[in-house]
Amino acid sequence: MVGLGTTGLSCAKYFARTGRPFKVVDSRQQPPRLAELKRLLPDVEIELGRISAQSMRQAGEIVVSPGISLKTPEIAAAIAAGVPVTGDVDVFSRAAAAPIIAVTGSNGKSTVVALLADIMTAAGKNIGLGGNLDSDNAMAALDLLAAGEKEYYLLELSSFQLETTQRLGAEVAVLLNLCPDHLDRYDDLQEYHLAKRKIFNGCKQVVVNRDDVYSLPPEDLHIPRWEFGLSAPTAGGLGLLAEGSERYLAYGTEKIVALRELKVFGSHNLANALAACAVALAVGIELPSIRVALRRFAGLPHRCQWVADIEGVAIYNDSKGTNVGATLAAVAGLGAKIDGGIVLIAGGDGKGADFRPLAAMEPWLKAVILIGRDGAEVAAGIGPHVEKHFAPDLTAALSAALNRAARGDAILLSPACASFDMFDSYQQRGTAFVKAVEALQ
Ligand code: UMA
Ligand code: ADP
Repeated sequence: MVGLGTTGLSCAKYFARTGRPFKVVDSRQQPPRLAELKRLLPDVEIELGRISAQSMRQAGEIVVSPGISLKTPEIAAAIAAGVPVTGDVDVFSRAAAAPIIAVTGSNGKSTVVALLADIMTAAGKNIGLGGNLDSDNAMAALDLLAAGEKEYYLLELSSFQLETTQRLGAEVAVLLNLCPDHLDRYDDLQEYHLAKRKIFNGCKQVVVNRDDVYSLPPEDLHIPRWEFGLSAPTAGGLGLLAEGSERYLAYGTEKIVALRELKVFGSHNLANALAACAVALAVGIELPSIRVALRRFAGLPHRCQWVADIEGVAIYNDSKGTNVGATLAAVAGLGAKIDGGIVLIAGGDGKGADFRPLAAMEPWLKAVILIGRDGAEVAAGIGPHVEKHFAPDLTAALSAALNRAARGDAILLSPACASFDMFDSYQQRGTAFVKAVEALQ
């Protein structure tokens, strides 16, 4: 087993429960869940500080945590020598007794899964919630198997988890959208897409985003298909319906809710809501439960989350905007909502991305404040016509942003980058930003 984070610990507990012998390996001297593993399973063999080629070659099977690339030389060599490789979601899918609902995509996974969880709970379903989703009520996939019987498992899945999953066999699978991300792990978009497409292996129904060709399942997959998109609904599909001055989320000709009843904003969140509705309908959930949850859902923290108004300037935390597509969606969504312009705070660990598509944000932007290791690359992508300023940390970035914003404008932290150059996680970055805002009030 390689990795002793959340996944590694869940695998260790599972293998111990099921009586399978294993050894834990982590390249770090102090992996995050070491103390917990030693407390729960004191006799387990642990190898720290490096991933030894010999341990990899001698393994009967290597269970790789998602944060570790299969291209890690010692692992790649073992794979080439014929050692089978797997991951926690693969192991989970072979053991799960209830149907799996699986959601992947470059952006919107957590939002769709959280909304779906609300919908299914409103419908009285007993669900196990987890996978990549990082929230208080979610668990690593294998931990779900020890959490009692469930009617459905609802999983957010990353490309890293799918990479090692052979045949998920989901009841419903959805690849929400695709934009370049994780290009520090993949050679190109195609390799990233191939990993994501493993979500369709063995699935029984599929939900498709008709606005994104990357969302399509393989052509030879002849199974029930539920479509969603931001245009008018196709027959039997989901979309947006206009009637007079009112617009609705709709299923065919049936209205679900009016857009003004939703608490979340931005076209991307309309797409997310439609995706969640489509999956819910696929598993037979009725519209009344869907409506209750849609009206209540206020979004997740760190995703286009309103923080405060300071002298007429609204401040938003979108720390989870960790790739170019996410930041484009956040800026367009907020830009359409406010009267003024946006002062964007962006930059961080760029994960090898091409930032040039960010030039499309220009009409919405008043200025950009850049932070982090790859701030200059982000700045170059945005192009020469937007005012730019570099800041050493988030507090300085906020004060520079406030200097440039006027009443009616908004300040948006949406970095288009991961946080790891300055913080432990996107949550820590978002929380630091919120604290910096609170310190001004
Ligand atoms: N690491 C090492 N050496 C090792 C093993 C890991 O340096 O030997 C490093 C990795 O490079 C990585 C970090 O440790 O930077 C964490 O890796 P991990 O595989 O141990 O991660 P877990 O703690 O098991 O958390 C993972 C997911 N994280 C990643 O895929 C990076 C969590 O998703 C997920 O909630 C959890 O499993 C349970 O399923 C978080 C995430 O950031 C939210 N996901 C990425 C994203 O959403 O973009 C993919
Ligand atoms: P994920 O779990 O895939 O990272 P989240 O639901 O956590 O997705 O949203 C992360 C960020 O991506 C949000 O903060 C927002 O900026 C952006 N986003 C959310 N949904 C979408 C979407 N459907 N299309 C494009 N960007 C989106």
